[in-house]
Amino acid sequence: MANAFIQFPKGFLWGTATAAHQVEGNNTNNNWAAWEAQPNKIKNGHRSGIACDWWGGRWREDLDRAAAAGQNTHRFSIEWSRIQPAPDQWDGESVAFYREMIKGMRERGLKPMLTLHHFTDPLWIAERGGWENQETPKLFAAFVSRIVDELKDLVEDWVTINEPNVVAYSGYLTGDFPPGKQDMKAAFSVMGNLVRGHALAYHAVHAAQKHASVGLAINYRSFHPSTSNPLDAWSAKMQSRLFNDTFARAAVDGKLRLPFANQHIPEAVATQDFLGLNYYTRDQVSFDLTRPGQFFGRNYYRKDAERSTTGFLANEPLGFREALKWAVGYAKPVYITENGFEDDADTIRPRYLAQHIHQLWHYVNFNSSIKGYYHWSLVDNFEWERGWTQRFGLWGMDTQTQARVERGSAGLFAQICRQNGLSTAMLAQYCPEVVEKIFPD
Ligand code: IFM
Repeated sequence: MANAFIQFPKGFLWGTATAAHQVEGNNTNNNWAAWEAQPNKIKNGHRSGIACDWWGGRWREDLDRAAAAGQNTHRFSIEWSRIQPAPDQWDGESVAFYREMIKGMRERGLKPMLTLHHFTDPLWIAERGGWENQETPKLFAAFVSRIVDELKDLVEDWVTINEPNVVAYSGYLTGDFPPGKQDMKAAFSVMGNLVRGHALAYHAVHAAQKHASVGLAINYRSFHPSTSNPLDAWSAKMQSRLFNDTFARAAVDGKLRLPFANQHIPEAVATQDFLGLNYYTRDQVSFDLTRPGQFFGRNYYRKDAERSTTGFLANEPLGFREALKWAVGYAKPVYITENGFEDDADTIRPRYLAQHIHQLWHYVNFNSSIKGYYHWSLVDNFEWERGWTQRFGLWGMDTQTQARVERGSAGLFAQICRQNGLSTAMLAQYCPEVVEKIFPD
């Protein structure tokens, strides 16, 4: 067996990511709480409930674990509906809660990266039509302006909107997210408003904090033609353009490229100090005339690809390489703002983690603009329309007792963070089956 160690640059950020609605609990004033209360919206009728009880104070113990495990950063989000529960109300206690939590991160040596919008909207925004309403970008930016003023002494890295492509796709094309629509026209108008919201928020953050570093987090899905048939390649390319490129490109030149519905959004020009990349998996794409709504593509996972517990993801590290190539192409600093695998038994996650970190290292070596990696997630949390059926945590959680259970992957990630790299010894301990694959003799 080789005795190898691949090293990351000094100062590389290693951490985990979470989101307010998924970990806080008792979020009752947003569109997701309302969605969860409706029948058949969430798998098995699950509810976020008290989630991981961060609002009750358990953020302390989870962040203690993160810090003790060698992490030096944490990505999290704040809940707009708590801070601004109604258009003319500003909740000082919620702001105080977030200030205390962010101070807690800093005291533990975790550099905070704050996401201003992670899927949830206050009910009062949803009641006005959510992101279909042309006013929402301005209302969001007004919120951003005020909250950044309150937190700017504690935070410098800001994500405006998490996965705007997923917000539009799942909320307005598949209907799995609120408001549950399947309406292309609405989806396109929402995409325009999300770009406007991002752009106004970008300028608002910079107005409050000149040296801020602000970006979007894009969910990149690798679309891979399943054969050499040019029609497969065409469908894969078109899906990738719409899903992966639209927001990132609009934040460069203000052009939102949509099929027969281009929009020009001048305020979005050059509104990305960094690119946030969320990567999970890769699809195979076959041309299929019965699927006009998806650029005639039938998407599926490779037959021999390893699947996550519920079959939601396939372990495809080469898709990550492609995602990284795409991200560095924007010539901006890059953060891997999410990457992870739902695996309750933690049988595949250790090798998923090792294989993805190995791909990351290639690109970090070629291009030092990659600044950090956030694993999704620190602890099992509420997985949106999939409820509690999917377990992404380095630490597992019993929803009845709130007890945390350390998974093997947490130990592997801790070694990666502490040693700022990956070694054959780590693989031999946590996932010996991939030693030869990653470090061939
Ligand atoms: O849990 C989500 C997160 O909120 C956004 N990105 C994908 C994760 C896993 O499904």
